[in-house]
Amino acid sequence: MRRAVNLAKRGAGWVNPNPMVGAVLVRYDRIIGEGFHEFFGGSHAEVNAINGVPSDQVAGSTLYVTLEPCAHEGKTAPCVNLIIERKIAKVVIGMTDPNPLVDGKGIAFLRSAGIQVQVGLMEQIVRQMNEVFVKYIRTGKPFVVLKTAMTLDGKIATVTNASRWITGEKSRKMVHLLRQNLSAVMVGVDTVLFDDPLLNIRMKGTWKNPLKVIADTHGRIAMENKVLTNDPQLTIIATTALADPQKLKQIERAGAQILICPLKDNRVDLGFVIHTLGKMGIDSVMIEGGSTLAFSALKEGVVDKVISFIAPKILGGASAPTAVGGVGIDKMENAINLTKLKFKKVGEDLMIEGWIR
Ligand code: AOF
Ligand code: ZN
Repeated sequence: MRRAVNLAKRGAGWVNPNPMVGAVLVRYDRIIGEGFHEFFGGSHAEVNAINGVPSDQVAGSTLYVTLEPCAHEGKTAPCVNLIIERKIAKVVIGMTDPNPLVDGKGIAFLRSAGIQVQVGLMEQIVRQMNEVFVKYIRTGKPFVVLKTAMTLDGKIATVTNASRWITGEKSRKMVHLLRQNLSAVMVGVDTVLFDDPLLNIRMKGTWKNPLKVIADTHGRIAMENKVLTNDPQLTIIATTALADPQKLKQIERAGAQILICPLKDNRVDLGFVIHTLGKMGIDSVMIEGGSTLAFSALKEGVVDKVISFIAPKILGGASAPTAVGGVGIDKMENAINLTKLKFKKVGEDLMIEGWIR
C-alpha cells in the first residue's frame, strides 16, 4: 500500500479534479504489476497495474489499491469488471470512494463476486492525500489553501513594501510544487500591483500552470501586469459592478476572463468566487495573499487549510503589512483556530500546516 501511495502521488496536478490513485498487484509476496491514474481522462490505476501482466499470473493475485475500485461507467469501463474478469483473488483498499456514484458499490460488487476485500489499510494517509478530491466530490466546492510567507514577526513586506524575498529558495520552490498540485491560485489586486507576480510554475521539467484568479473589486489591475501579458487565457479577474466597464472590456480583449461578482462588505464576494470556480471544474485553490484577501477568505469561512512559511528574519515597523490584515477579529474567543498542526523545516524556514477547525 505504501508503494501504491507513492505511485498515486505521481499523478499530483495532472489528475484533478479526479483523485490520485495508485495500485500494486502482488503474487506470492512479489510485485508483478503496478500503475497509477496518470492524468484526467486517462485509464484508472487498476487498469494500468493489471494490463500487461500475463493472465495466469493475475489470476489468484492480490490487488492493493489506494481507492475503492469504481463500479460506474465513467470515461472508462468500471474497474471492478476487470478485477472480476481477470480472477483476482483479493483486493486491499486504502479508502472507500466518496464519489456518490461509487461509495461502497465497488466493494459490494467485488464481494458479491466472491472476491476477498479488506478496507482501510493506511487510511489516514490515503485520505489526506486525497483531501482535495474528498471535499470537491461531496460539496462541488474547491478545497482552499491559504498560503502565507512571513518573517518571524509576521511581516510580509517592509515598511516600504519591499517583499523580495521573505523566505528562502527552498520554500519558494515548495510553493511552486503546491501551485502544480492545485488547480488555481488566487491573489488580491494589491499584490498584483505591488509585486507584479507571474503566478506560474518555474521549475525544470513539464508542469501544468494553474488558473490565476485576481480579486479586483474596482478593476484596478494595470494592463502591463504580467498576469495579463503572460498566458492571459489562464487569468480570471473577479470583479464587481464598481469596476469601469471600458476597462473590463480592455482586459477581455487582452485575453483574460471577467467574472462579475456580487459585493460583500464592499468587496468581491469570495463565497461566490469559490462557488463559481467549483462549477467550472476547479477542485482546489491556493490563496497567496495579500493580507486583505487573506482576512476576507478566513472571515468568509472559505479556507480549509493554512500553509505558513516563517523565515528567521525580523522586520518590525508598525505600518509594515502582516500576513493577515483586514479589520481583524475583536475578541480572543473569536480567533480562527487551526488544528492537526504539522511542522517542517524547509531550508532555513519553518513550514507550518494546519487545518481550520
Ligand atoms: C478507480 N481508479 O484510478 C480512479 C478512480 O471520469 P472517470 O471515468 O475517470 O472516473 C472518475 C471517477 O472515478 C472519480 O470521480 C472517482 O470516483 C473514480 N476514480 N477510480 O477505480 C482510479 N481515478
Ligand atoms: Zn476505476
